[in-house]
Amino acid sequence: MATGQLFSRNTKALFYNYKQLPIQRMLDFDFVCGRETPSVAGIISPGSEGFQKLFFGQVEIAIPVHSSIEAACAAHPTADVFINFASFRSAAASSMAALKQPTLRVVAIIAEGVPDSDTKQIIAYARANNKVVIGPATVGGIQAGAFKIGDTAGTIDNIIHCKLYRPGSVGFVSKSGGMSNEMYNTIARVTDGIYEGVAIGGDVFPGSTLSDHVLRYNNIPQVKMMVVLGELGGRDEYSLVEALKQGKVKKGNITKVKEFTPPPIPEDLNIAIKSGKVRAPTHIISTISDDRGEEPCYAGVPMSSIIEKGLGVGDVISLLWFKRSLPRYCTQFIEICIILCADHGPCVSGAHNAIVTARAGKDLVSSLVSGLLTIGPRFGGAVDDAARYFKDACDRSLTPYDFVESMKEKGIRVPGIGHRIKSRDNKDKRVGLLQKFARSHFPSVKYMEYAVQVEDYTLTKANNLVLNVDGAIGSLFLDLLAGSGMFTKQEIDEIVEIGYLNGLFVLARSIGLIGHTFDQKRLKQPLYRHPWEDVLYTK
Ligand code: Q5B
Repeated sequence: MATGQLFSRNTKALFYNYKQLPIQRMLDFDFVCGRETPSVAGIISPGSEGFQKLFFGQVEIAIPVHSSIEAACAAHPTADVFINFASFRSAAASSMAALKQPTLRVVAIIAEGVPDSDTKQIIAYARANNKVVIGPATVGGIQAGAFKIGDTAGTIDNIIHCKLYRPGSVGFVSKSGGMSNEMYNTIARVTDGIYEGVAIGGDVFPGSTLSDHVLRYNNIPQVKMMVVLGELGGRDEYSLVEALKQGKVKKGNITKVKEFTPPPIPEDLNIAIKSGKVRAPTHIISTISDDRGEEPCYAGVPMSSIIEKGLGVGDVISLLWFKRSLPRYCTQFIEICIILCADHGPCVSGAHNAIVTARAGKDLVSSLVSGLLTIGPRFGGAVDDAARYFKDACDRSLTPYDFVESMKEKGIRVPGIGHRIKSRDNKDKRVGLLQKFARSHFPSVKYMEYAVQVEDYTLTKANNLVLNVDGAIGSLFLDLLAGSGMFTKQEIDEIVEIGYLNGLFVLARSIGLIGHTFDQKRLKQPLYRHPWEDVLYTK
C-alpha cells in the first residue's frame, strides 16, 4: 500500500452510480470544512449523460454525469478517488475497470456481498499497481476537514458534533463502519479529534487491512495518536502487535488544534416544511383532479366509483370540465355530441390537414395537431360563438330578423349558420338527431327553438344558410345549462364567456383525426402534392 496521505482538501472524486443522498452529504461536508471546491468532480451513470443538480452550501451546482468510467476519467484527470456505489453484482467489474485507469489511485467499494474470488483479484491488481482499495462492504473513510467518502460519519449534525470539519491528531481505523461513527464521537470527547478515519469493511478479504492503515498513519506527521477498533477473532490485529514489537509505530506529541465555527448548512426546503419550520407558497392551483391518494379522483369522485357505477365519457367530462355530476340525460347528450362530431369524412379542413401531415411522414401527434389547428371560426370552432350570440339575442328577445340584420350590419356571419355542402334540401342529419334527443329529454329547448327561427330566416336568403352542427350544439347546450337546474345564472354566463363548448368539437374530432392518420399510415400513402391542374395560376 502506498505510504502517507490518501486525501487532502483538494481531493476530487468520481462517484459511480447516481445516489443523491451520499453525494449531497459529501458536498455538505466539503462546505462545512470550508473547502473552496466540491469534492465530487463527476458522476458515472452507465448509459446516461448530462448534469445532476446538487447543493454546495446555499448555491446549486451542476455536476457532470458521464456514461462510462473512461469518459469520466478523461474529463476529470485530476480526480484520483473512485467511490463505487455499484451493486454487489457489478461492483467487482467496475472497480477493476477503475483500477485500470491511470488517473485513479484510491477505490472505495461500498457494496456488500462481492464474491471473495473477485475481491482477491482486485486486491492483487491494486497491490501490483500501487493503488489503494477500501472495502468492499465499507462505509468509506474521512479525512477531517478535507474529504469524506459517501455516507461516512452520517449526518452533518453528527459531523459537526464529532468535530470532523477540522483536523485533529488521531488516526483511526476500524473493521466496522457502524461502530466507527460511535468511535468518532468518543474520540472527539477525549482527544483533539480525528485526523483520518477509515472503515476497512466487513468482508473476509478487505482491500486494505487495519495494519495497512496504521503503518500509513505512521508516515503522516499530523497523526500523533492511533486508535484501532478490531473485532473478536480477527487475525489482522496480530500483525499490529508485531509492528509495535518491532518498534515500527512511533509516538507523537500533540500540538493545539486551531478551532473554528463551521458555517451552517441550509436546511432542505422539503424537510423544513415537513417539520413545520417554514411555509412556502404553491405555484399552481388545481380544483378538478387529485392524484395524491390511493387512486385518482375526478372532482372528488374516485376512479373506482366511476367504473363501479358504469359511468361513461359524458360523466367524466361533466366532472373534469363542469366539476359536478350531471343528470344522465345531460351526459348522454354530451356523448351524442362526441359521437356525431367524431368525423365528417376526409374532405373537411381538419381531416385534410391530418392526412397531408401523415403522408409527409410525420408522427401521430403532429398529424393530429395539424388537423386540430384548423378548428376555428369557420370550421368546427363556431360552437362557443353560436352560444354567445344566440343567448344574447334570445335573452334580449330580438326577433330573428333584427338579430340577423344587426349581424349583417356589423359584417359578422352568424356563427352556427351555413354549411359548405348542407342545404335546405339536404339538411344535416346530425342536427336533426340532436334536436330529436333534446326535444324528448330536455325540460326546455328555448334556445334551440330560437336558433331554428334564425335558420328559417337565413334560409330565405340562401339555401345553404342552414343551422349547422356547431349552431345546434351551441344552442342546445344553452338549454342544457339553463334547464338542468345544476348551474347558476352566473355560472352559465362564465361557461359561455370562457368558451367551453368548442372543446366538445375538439375532443370529438380528435377521434376522427387520429383515425385518418392511422388510415394513411396503414395504406402507406406517399407524400401528398397538390396537382397543378387544381391551382389557378394568375397574376
Ligand atoms: N353567409 C360555414 O360558407 C361557412 C353566413 C352568411 C350570414 C352566415 C359559413 C360560415 C359561420 C361559421 C360556422 C361552422 C364558412 C360550420 C363545420 C363542421 C363540419 C364541416 C363540414 C364538419 C360556409 C355565401 C353567402 C355570402 C355570405 C353568406 C354565409 N354564411 N351570412 N351568416 N353564417 N358560417 N361554421 O358556403 O351576400 O353572397 O356575400 O362562416 O358556423 O365547420 O362538414 O364541411 O363536421 O366537419 O363558404 O360540418 O357559412 O359560403 O362564404 O360563399 O358565403 O352566404 O355572407 O353572402 P360558404 P360563402 P353574400 S360546420
